[in-house]
Amino acid sequence: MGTKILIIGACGQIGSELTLKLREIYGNNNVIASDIREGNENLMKSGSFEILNAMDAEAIAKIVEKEQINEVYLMAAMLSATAEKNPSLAWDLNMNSLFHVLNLAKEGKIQKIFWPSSIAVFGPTTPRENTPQFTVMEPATVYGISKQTGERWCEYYFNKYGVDVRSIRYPGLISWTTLPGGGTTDYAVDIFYKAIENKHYDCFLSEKSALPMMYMEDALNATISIMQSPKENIKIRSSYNLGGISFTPEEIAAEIKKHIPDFSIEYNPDFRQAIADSWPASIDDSRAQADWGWNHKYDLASMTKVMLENLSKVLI
Ligand code: AKB
Repeated sequence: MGTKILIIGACGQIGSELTLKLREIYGNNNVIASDIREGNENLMKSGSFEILNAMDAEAIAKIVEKEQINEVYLMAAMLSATAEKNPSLAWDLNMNSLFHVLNLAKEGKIQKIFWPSSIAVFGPTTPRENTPQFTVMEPATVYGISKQTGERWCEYYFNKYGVDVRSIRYPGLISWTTLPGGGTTDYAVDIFYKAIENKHYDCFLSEKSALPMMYMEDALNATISIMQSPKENIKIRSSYNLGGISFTPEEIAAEIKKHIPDFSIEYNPDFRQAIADSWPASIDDSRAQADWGWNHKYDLASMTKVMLENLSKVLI
């Protein structure tokens, strides 16, 4: 039987682009998109779509059976900033959805899972620069606690039941097609919109807050690459560190200014500053490079150029 994929949370920032990319690779009919609400036109028109609540185990199982799904990408999650305001819903969504999918694999109903983790698994006691794959992990956010717990369960299900679950610790992701929702790294997307629309950005993080970031195309390539790698190459079953670019709000603003000279920025840190302060500034992803050949393509300059070029066409 060929690959038949279900994407849960297909309409979010990653899901909406991942769905189109997977449809290009595996064929429109072999990639079923699902989410709690409908997504953009490209996604809705290019293949099947199901309304699905990621917390509803029975509904997930039904679609898996009806569509003869063998791989699930579980992209539904509540991100860091929103999760701080809704701790118990964030826990329920982020944990229950994972259990439902892990259990389907344990029962032999699906063969492979992709589940995203995040740099949020690290905390204030983690070494901040070039954060190692294996290190102190004491997350200080609701989202980070759920992702760290999820990683433990993924590894447990692999060791105990042989579940083929693969995971990446995404940094902040930057894209121009779909907005992120409720994260701490969202400023690095919003800044492009405001630069084009108002030539000014009011930043909710301080100028020196360095965080690991990545252009979406690199993140999609990493996701597809880890899923297509031979099983024996995936030696880490919690989640892989994934580095990309690391920059501060001040540095991205300077890069934007090269294209929009009258762009200005102001810094008014809010509650998200404490979240950013608890996360790494840069990531060591040598294990992902060694195990499944990961490498990123975009740096700050090339990412800024693509973002401004594409968003200018959409916004003006
Ligand atoms: C967030 O800011 O919450 C996310 C993440 C780093 O996982 N973008």
